[in-house]
Amino acid sequence: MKHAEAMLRLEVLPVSRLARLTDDERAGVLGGVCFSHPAGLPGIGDHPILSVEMVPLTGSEPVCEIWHGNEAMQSGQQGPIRYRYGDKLLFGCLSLDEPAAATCDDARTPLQAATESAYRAIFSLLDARGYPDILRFWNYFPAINGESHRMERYRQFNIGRQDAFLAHGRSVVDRVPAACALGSVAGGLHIAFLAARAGVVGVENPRQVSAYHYPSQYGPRSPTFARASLAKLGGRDMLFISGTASIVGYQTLHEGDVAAQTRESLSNIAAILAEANRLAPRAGFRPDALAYKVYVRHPEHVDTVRHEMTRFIGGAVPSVFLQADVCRADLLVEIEASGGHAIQAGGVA
Ligand code: 3EB
Repeated sequence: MKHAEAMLRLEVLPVSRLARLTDDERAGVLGGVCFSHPAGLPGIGDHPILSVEMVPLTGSEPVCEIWHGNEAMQSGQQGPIRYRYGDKLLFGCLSLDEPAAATCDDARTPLQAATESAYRAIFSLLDARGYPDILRFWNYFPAINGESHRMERYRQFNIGRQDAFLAHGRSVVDRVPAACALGSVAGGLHIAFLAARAGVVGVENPRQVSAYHYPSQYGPRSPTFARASLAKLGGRDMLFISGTASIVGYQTLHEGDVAAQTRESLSNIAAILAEANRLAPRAGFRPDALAYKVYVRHPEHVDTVRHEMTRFIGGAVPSVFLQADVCRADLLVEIEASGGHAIQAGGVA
């Protein structure tokens, strides 16, 4: 198969295949994220490959999502961020430990402080390099539903993230990137991101209150993300759908019913697709032409989730299933997807 013409291509492959990429293939890698438990994965050269401690439910092997580009690319490092970029796209990642103790004059929790400094570092890099439009953030940190300093850790993360957006003069409503935030088994705060020079627009879901308008019962600061982002790259419309769960309006539905939560999440994805197709009428995004990543709280639910997805999509499609805690304690599953770029399942279905 020839893929060289694709501006962006997602390849899902077992980690053992990473080491066997040819030099040409390596040169075309923009970056990626690998999921394994326990931690400890081989990198490839100085490429930004994020290693997240999470249990893959798809097969026995750790799995990687690798983004390939078609431009001439260079790698760089700035502070904690490893990144790689071509003329149009930049992929980066970083892992930060939560400071053991915040300093005395710091009212921030350690996770909040780590999140704020991570996002400030990312925005500084993107400002300096000239890739201000972010397509996607992937956020992973342990004990996302755990509590410390009398606040759920996901809510602490939301404060740090929003403060960094504000510090860099970025909007925290409307023009915000697509994202996800999931609980990993262990490790620090891990963030990967994909940014472009221009032309990224946010997509919202008419069935859901925008996350950046969630009421304060879900935390003192609303989460800063869009339901999806849409961009025209290399003449093609690309769509990045954020982590999507069983939320209608702003409330969780179907508590304790993983099949119904999966169907509701998929109805939300269908609504986002309709909205994206309205905004980009020639794109023709379809459920059976997306790549999915599915986070399941309880491993024993994976078959039920897979069954509902197959019904919705009308066949098997490239999907990665991972065990992860979702950012509300009552959510059992979260599904993200992307499309418009080339998709290749390299030995993982
Ligand atoms: C939700 O819809 C579920 O904080 O970046 C989904 C996607 C969720 C992204 C984030 C959170 C985030 O609120 C949780």
